[in-house]
Amino acid sequence: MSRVSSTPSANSTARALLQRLRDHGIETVFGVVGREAASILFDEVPGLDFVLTRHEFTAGVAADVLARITGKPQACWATLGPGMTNLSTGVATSILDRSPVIALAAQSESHDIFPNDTHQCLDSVAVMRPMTKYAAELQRPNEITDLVDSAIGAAMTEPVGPSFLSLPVDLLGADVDPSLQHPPARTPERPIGAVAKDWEDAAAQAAELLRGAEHPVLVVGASAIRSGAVPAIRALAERLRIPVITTYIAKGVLPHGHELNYGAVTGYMDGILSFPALETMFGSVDLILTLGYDYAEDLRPSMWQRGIEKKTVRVSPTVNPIPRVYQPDVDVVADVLSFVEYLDAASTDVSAKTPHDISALRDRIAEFLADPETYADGMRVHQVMDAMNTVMSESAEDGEGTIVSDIGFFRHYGVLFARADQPFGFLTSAGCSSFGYGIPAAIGAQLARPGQPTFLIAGDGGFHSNSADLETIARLNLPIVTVVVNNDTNGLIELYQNLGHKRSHQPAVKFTGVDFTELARANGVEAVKAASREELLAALRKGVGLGRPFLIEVPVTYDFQTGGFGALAV
Ligand code: TP9
Ligand code: MG
Repeated sequence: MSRVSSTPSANSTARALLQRLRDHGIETVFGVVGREAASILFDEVPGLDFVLTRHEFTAGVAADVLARITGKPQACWATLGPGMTNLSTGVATSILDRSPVIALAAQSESHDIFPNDTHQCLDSVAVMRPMTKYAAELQRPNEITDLVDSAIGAAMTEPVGPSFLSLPVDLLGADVDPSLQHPPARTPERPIGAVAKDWEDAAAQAAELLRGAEHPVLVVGASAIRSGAVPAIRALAERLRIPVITTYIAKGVLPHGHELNYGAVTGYMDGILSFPALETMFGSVDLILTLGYDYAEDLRPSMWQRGIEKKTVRVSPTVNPIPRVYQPDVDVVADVLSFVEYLDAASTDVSAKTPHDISALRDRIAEFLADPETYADGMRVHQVMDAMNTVMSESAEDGEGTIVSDIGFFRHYGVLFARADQPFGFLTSAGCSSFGYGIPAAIGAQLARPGQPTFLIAGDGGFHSNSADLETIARLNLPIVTVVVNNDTNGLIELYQNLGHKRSHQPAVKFTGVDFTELARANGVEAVKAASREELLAALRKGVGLGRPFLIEVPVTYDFQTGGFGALAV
């Protein structure tokens, strides 16, 4: 049975959809097309490209990262049924990691939507609604432009996140009324957030607390970056000498080597370093100003509740969604930039503070990174990170470069040790943390920052869960330098076995060896193995100079010491 009725016209719904996406500034649609190809061609609208991926999850994450870096909405596409469900983990990433992604999926013909009965037909809106800001199915062709506008508006409202449109294939091919008048596309320049009527009163209380504080810190989350507050935060921190601590994904608010950059927080840091890192970071702090605080970024209040009693100020463009877990002394529901500007003006007479001393933590980190040992059973991940940092600082212009991390135990080494010299200079998925994130995130990063080096660190488990998109990297000839840290194990899960049971159960975490260099070559990516610091440094330098994709496989071993992981509350 043919499901294709006629050749789509210049007034097709598909074309109107693509034109409206373009009008909202979208230039790329990532995805996999199915039988709706009969009704839509992605080259019909000038300035809009389609990037074919091997898996829809890749499409979702590439759009997520491109949106995160550009601050603009981005789009991904899937066919109906299994395409849509494959895309759903990308959508889950965008809701938990806060990215304005417009997720689009074809649907059965409008007269044939019997979810769970029609071929490939699922109730897509029902699947997507709980993890989107907005989800709708097109009912009438003439409404396509309105649906795109609604999807964009919802996606750009804090907490920013994905919107979903389900598009019956017959309607995609049908005509819209060309005489319909639409207002110009209005894409918010920045996310739109909640502002409490009394926010300035709350901000005045925050200024009072700052005045009296001896050792305040700024704890910065990603919505501070989204609000455009980074230069203002830096100026305030430098004038009043207030240290800046970030979540995983807000690294880079201050450049890596800045004296007031006290680093990012992960619940794994005490365990990795065998050192009371959280105590050192927060023990003597008496005031915590959380700028753009977002619980999804996995910096939990329990992590800062160390040492002396402290006051807390929550600044966020959302109403506190977790009042039981985070009970701030002052709650400022407002735009982060507006708050920082207010605080700056309200504290002109406040003299500079004395930053609390974290030199013991810095020494411990430096000691780790410099680890001179040659290990017969594989490099240690901190040595790998040190080599990546070295070559990144050699090859990137000041304030440039991106280190992307897939999900695994190594990711927490990245949070602790990776250079980030610009906001989103270190990319990982804090909220969703789906393994396999690395390749698509690196694709998004390299497309967003074409002139800058992109390094990807991934584990064997996560990388091979989504390695088919190596071919996408090769096809697009993206100069991404990938380091696969290979222990033939889902290492983070082995750590949890050890934490929970004091032993591991190998069948649940061990793989047979995969040769990642052969895998890379089979996909058109040049690759080498590196087993020591010297070999890795040489390979990274070669890779970064190539101007095309390159992969380095590094055998690694973790030393599982289970002490110090108390913050994980296993
Ligand atoms: N399934 C998905 C989609 N995502 C996650 N995060 C899991 C399962 C649970 N996590 S992090 C991880 C798992 C299975 C294993 C990572 O192993 P790796 O080889 O990529 O890294 P490493 O260094 O920990 O061995
Ligand atoms: Mg592994």
